[in-house]
Amino acid sequence: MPDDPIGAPAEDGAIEELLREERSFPPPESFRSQALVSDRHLYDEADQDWEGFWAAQAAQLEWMEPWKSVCEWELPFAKWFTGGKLNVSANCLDRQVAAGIGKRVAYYWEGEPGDRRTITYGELLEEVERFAGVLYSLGVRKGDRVAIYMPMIPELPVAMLACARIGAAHSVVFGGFSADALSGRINDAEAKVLVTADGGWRRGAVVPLKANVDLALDQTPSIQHTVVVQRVGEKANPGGGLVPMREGRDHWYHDLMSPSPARRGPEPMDSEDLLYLLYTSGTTAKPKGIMHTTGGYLTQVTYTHRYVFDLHPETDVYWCAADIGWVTGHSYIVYGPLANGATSVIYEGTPDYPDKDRWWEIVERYKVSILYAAPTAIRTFMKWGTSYPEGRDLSSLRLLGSVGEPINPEAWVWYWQVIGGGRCPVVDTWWQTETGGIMISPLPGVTTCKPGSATFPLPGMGAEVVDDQGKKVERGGGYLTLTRPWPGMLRGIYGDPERYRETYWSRFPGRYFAGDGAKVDEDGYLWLLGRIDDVMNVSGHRVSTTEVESALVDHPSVAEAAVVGMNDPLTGQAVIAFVTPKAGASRDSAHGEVLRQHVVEKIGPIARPKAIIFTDDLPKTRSGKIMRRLLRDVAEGRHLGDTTTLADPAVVEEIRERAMQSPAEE
Ligand code: 7RM
Repeated sequence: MPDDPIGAPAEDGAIEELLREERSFPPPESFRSQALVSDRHLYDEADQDWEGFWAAQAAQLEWMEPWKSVCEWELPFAKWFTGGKLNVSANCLDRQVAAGIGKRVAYYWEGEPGDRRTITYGELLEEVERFAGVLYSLGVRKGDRVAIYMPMIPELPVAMLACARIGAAHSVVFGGFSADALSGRINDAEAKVLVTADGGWRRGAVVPLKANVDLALDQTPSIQHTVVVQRVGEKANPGGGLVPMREGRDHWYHDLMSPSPARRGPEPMDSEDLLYLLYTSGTTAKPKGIMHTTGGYLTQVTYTHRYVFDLHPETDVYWCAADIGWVTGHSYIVYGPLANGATSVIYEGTPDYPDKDRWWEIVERYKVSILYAAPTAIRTFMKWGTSYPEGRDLSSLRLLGSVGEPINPEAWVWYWQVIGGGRCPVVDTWWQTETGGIMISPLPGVTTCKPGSATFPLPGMGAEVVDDQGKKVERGGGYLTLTRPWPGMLRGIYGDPERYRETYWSRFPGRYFAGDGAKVDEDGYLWLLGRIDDVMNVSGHRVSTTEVESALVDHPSVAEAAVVGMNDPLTGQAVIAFVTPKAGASRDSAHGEVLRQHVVEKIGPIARPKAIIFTDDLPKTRSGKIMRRLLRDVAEGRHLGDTTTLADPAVVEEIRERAMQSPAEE
C-alpha cells in the first residue's frame, strides 16, 4: 500500500475551501463566450426529433452512398444508417486533404526517449495508402481480421487506418498484455496478419513486443504473416543484434514500404460492416471481443469528440493521454479527432520519464489546449505536488477531460485549479468499450458541474438509474442502464451472440445494463459509483477477478484463489489475491512473488496482484460461492457484516489475521 496517501495539497488550503463550500462549477465566462455550444439547443434538437438529430450528425461525414434508414432496432440488435456506404479512412484522411487541410498537423508524436515526429494529414494519408497496399499484398481482404500489437508510435494509427481502408477489421491488443493474452485474442478473431514492433520504450526500458509475439505465434495457426516496425533496434534483443525474424513469416515494415508499394484506395463499406474488435474483460475468464461497426460508430465518435471537447480544429491542440490499445485511444486519439480534422499529440511513454514534469513539458511544447486524462494519472500528479506543473507554462489549456473511473472530488478540484488555473471546464466523461463513445458528460459551455459527477446524458443518449426490479429511480442509488440504442453501441460479442444478449440485455428487460452502480442526486445529477460485478478497475483499466483467479490456479502450487479489488488511493482499485496453496507448497513471500509474476505472464503487468495473502481456506456460502464481498472487507480492514451465511465462519478470522500479517507488497 502506498505509505503516503493523498492529502490536501499543503500550499494554501484553496482546494479544501473550494470543496468545503460544495460549490458547483459553471463554465467560466471566458470559456463560454467562445464555446461551440453555449445554450441548450443541442439537447432540445435531440429531444424533439431523435432520429433527425442523429441523421444530422451522420450527415457531417462523407458517404459514398446515402443511407436508407437511420436506425433499425430489434432489441437487442440495432442497425444504424442501413444501406449507406462509407469508408472510415476516407473520412479521416482523404476528405481532409480534399478540403485543403493536407498541410495541417494530424499528429505531433513524441517518443519516450525524446525523439519527435510531426505528421500532417497529407503525409498520414500517403502512409496509410501505402500500408493498405502492403496489407493487400500480404493477402488481407475485406472481411478479414488483422491483429495489432504495438507501442504508441505513429505506425499504430497507420495500421488501424490501413485496415479500415481495405475493409479488414483490426483487433488491437494493448502492448502491456502478455504473449498468452495475445495468442488468445488472435485465435478468437482468427487474425490472418499481425502488425507489431520489435519493442517499445517504457520508463527507460524496452518492452519486448517481438519476443512476446514469437511466443504467442507458436499457438496461432491463423497468422500467415507479421509486419514488424523497427522501433528499438538492437536494444530490443538482449542476445545482441536485431530481433530474430522468421523467414517467410516475419517482414520488416520499412522493407515492405520501400520501394513504394501499390497504393490502395478506400473500399466502400456498408454502414454495418465490422470496423474493429476490441477485447475487454468481463465477469468470466474469457475476454469478450466487442464488435464495432462503421457508420454509426464513426458518427458517434465524431459528434462526441467535437462537442464534449468543444473542438475548434483550426486552433486547438488536443491531447488524449490514453493508450491506443484501449477504447479511449481508438475513439479519441484515432477516429474521432481525425474525422474532425483535429491536431493531436501522441506520447509513447510514462509521465515520470525522465522527470515528473514530462506531461507538462509536452503541454508547454505543443501548446496543448485540450487535455483528456484518467483520474489515476491526476491523483498521481497530486501526490507529486504542484511544483512540477507550476514549473511549466500551461496557459494554453482551455478544457480538461477525465475518463476511466469515477474521479473523486478532491482530484477534480485539483485538476480544475492547479492544471486548469480555474479557467478550463472539466468534463468527466462516462462511457465503456461497449458504448464506443462518450455517453454521459457535461457539455462544456452549458453544464454547471459538480466535482465527482459525470452530470447528464449527452444529447441523443438515454440513461437512467433503476432499482433491483428495474424500476426507474428518480432520486437515490441503483444500477445504471441505457434506455435507447445509440449509434456507436457494440453490435455484439464476436462469435457469441447469446452472450451479448445475456450480458447486457437480460438483467433489466428493454434496457442495456452497464454493470455500474450509480445514483441520482436531488438536482438530477448522475454520480457513477463503480462496477457492481466482478470487474475491477485498476488505473482505469478493466481487469476481471475471474481472469486473475484462473491465472493463479493455473500455477501448479495453487489449489484455489479468490481475487478482489481493494480501494487504492492512486489506482482506484488494486488487485488483492487470496490464495490457498496445495499441500506442501511454499507460502513465503518469495513464492508470493512467483505467483505475482505468473499472473503477469498470463495476462500482463496491469493484472499483477499488489498483495497475495496465503490462506488455508476461503470463505464460502453453503452453496459453495466464494464471498468476495467479505474478502474485500478484510482487505480494506472493514468491520465484517453478517457472516452467518458462511459454511465456516471461523475461516474469516483466520484470513483476517493473515491479511494483517502480510501487508500489501509493492
Ligand atoms: C472508456 C472506458 C468502462 C468502465 C465503466 C465504469 C468505468 C469509465 C468513467 C467510469 C466513472 C467515469 N472504457 N468508467 N469512465 N466510471 N466515471 N467517467 O474506460 O470499457 O475500459 O471501462 O470504466 O465502470 O463501466 S472501459
